[in-house]
Amino acid sequence: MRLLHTADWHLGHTLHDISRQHEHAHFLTWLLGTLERERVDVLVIAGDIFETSNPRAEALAAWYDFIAELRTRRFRDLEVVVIGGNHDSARRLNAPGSLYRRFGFHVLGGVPYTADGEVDIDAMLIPLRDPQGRVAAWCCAVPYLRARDLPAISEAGVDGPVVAGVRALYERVFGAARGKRRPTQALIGVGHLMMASSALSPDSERKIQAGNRHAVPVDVFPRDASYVALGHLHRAQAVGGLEHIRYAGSPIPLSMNEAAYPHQVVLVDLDGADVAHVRAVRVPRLVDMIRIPEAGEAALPQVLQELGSLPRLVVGEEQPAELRPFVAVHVSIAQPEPTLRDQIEEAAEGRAVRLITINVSYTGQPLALADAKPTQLLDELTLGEVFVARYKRDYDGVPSDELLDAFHELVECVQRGGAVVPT
Ligand SMILES: [Mn+2]
Repeated sequence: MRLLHTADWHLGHTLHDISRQHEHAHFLTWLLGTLERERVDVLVIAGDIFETSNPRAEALAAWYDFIAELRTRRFRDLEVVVIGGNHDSARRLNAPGSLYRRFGFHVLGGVPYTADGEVDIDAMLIPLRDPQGRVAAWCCAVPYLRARDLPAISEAGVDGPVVAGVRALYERVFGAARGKRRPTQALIGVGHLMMASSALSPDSERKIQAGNRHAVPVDVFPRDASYVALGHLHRAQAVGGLEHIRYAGSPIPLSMNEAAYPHQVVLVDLDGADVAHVRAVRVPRLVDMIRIPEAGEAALPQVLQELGSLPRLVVGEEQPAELRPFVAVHVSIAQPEPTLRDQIEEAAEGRAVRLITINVSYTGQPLALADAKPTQLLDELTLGEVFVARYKRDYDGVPSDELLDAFHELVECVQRGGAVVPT
């Protein structure tokens, strides 16, 4: 039985207000092709289908189009397991439940409850059938856990109550699976959570999770788990050195900081209860992300020169705007550059790119004003001295006479209580 594991799509994501719709459409088309080409039996999506709890219409349309495509003839026997992540609204993801059931998909937007208000353990147990219709695996599909989903543990011990609650819940689900499973059937875990000893991406993962503030140790998953398909971290990785417990990673980079590493899905071949083979398949990138300079910061002339050497927009045979690479600039300056933004935007204009951020760093002495003059109280300094100290913090050298004159003119004007009028 072959399983394809993916997660953290974040449909509806925008990068500095620019839609990622085309990149997502490109990924979903590629994924359908991969499911067919690789003869996949089970598709697992481990949470964060959407970027927000209230997805844009275009994101919902992409999701519905995708799941409708999964019930065409070419995917007749495909098993589909989906859990909600912390970005997803459980209720919104569950809303088309009658359609999912009709299609035979297993979608758990949030932890399911019985009519009595108890966590419905059995509803998180999913038998997975091979193309011959035999149950080849049991899947423990646990959506992102919110505080109210966790059992209260009185003797939490070193774990603390949150981790102890997560551990207890997984134990109940895996325990129930063991009650149904035969030895030749695989045991698959699915979760959306933050594991200890994993590598983070700086921007995108919300580090403080409401019900899951603590990173969860890898031993919450039992030794007899054949494979655990995780979502939440955007960098693909095995957890704690265990090759069968993995984050699939996001299929597209969701920030500039995620551009440098490969984006992928994972193919897992099961032989009875054992994993025979795990293989990452890279998702081709539709839109490049360019950092100028490649690492660190550069002075303005170098930044302008690098921008100027980017490919030009060709009039007449223009590349569609949505395919142009994203560019982030990291510039360091030693003097005030009032026209910095204009100069950079001008250099980027006419180039076949989309400039999304300009990050500025200053080459001055990055000391706080109080630290720079440790023996003097602020009261003892003149306004002019404070201004010069503040200037030196960001820039090299001292302010020009022109700038000092302008500053004193402003001070005088403010002290007179008059309006500031440029002369
Ligand atoms: Mn997440």
